[in-house]
Amino acid sequence: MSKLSRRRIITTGLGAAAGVSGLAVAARLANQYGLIPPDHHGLYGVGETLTYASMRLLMSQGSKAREFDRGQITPVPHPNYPGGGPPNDEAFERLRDGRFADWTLTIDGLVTRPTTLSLADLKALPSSNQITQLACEEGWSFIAEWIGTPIFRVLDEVGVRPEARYLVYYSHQEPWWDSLHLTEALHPQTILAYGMNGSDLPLAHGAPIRLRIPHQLGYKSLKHLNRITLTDDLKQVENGLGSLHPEFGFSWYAGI
Ligand SMILES: Nc1nc2c(c(=O)[nH]1)N[C@H]1C(S)=C(S)[C@@H](COP(=O)(O)O)O[C@H]1N2
Ligand SMILES: [Mo]
Repeated sequence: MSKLSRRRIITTGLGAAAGVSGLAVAARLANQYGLIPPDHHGLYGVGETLTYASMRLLMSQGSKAREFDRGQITPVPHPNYPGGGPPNDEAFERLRDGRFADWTLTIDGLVTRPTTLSLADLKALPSSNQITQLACEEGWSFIAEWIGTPIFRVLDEVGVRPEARYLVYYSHQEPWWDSLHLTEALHPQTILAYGMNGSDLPLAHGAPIRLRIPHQLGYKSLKHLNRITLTDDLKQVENGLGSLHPEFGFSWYAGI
């Protein structure tokens, strides 16, 4: 049986199980295929699990988030810091004053060659542009053009160990951290953005590097990234919920 049709059967099976034999069966099926998000809450979480499962399967088939024309770019984009403002600690200000020449992005965990990249190293890898929408869970959104390095390019450089399943990412701005299933991290529209609307990424939008993942809500697109680590088990990382957000009532999986 081809991979594609097997996936179709799994998705259809999940939906049918939810409708016909009850949610518990759907949950068991999802679990069997590794489609349960790390912050699920038993039966209450099944709706989310199904959304997550169908998105995972769609993304693995290459579905793309909508891209826009240059004329649709929002003239004045809105920077959002629920915690206040951009980082203002001494270390950050020193890096900023040096135009981020000394900024580093560490990549470790389940990779074959743990690496630390400078901004220049990252820019030397093949880049990709996207004009996409950043949608905040608060209800507003804006469209911008981002340029950056697709994560799959970076992972090609460092080599992914076969047991890796999730990509965890950290901001210089503590306590922000988050994670993605590797399927989503490897999607061509998931990029490490260092430019926005034709300039370097502005400070308030995440300089010098932010994640852009147009398939999920804005809060997954962490700003001021400084570390990426690959793991096989999110339960072993930080709070065990895959992200800071579930502690505040936001789901780990924020697909749109
Ligand atoms: N480090 C860090 N990353 C962050 C945030 C933040 O406050 N700090 N806010 C998040 C939220 S809630 C949203 S909606 C987007 C907003 O991106 P913008 O500032 O470019 O509009 O960034 C996300 N990434
Ligand atoms: Mo947000």
